[in-house]
Amino acid sequence: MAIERTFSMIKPDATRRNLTGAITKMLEEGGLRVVASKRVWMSRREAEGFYAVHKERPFFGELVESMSAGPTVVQVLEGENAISRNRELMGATNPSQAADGTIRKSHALSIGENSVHGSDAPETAAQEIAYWFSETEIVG
Ligand code: DAT
Ligand code: MG
Repeated sequence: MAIERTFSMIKPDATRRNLTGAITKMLEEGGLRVVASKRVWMSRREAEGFYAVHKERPFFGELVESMSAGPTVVQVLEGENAISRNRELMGATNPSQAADGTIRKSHALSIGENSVHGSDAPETAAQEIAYWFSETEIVG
């Protein structure tokens, strides 16, 4: 198995409910290591850029609104198969379909306010890490 890095965000619905530590603990106990982390309140423009792949989707306006509605914690996670491991720990996009024990099953409020983001492939992980972090901010 390969050691990988992935990009993760603890979304505003979760920071608002003081769940940064609880969610980070689930990631760490799931075998991932936080090698970069910072709290950011993203602008609408930053949210639009980050989620540009979804700009034609009907929920895009709502997504940009909710992501810029409060502070977010952006993180780089490292570990074996970190990209797929993080997706497993997160659970399905819609929390009503997420497996027991996943972050979204435990904490998400709805499909729109689903507490966490995680990259879905090596290419998006690299892009998303570079969108929020410089190399010197990542300390493995
Ligand atoms: P994921 O975050 O699991 O990778 P995605 O990439 O399909 O899911 O969508 C990105 C985010 O957009 C998702 O976390 C929440 C929001 N979203 C997706 N589908 C939605 C819907 N049907 N209604 C409202 N928000 C939605
Ligand atoms: Mg996605």
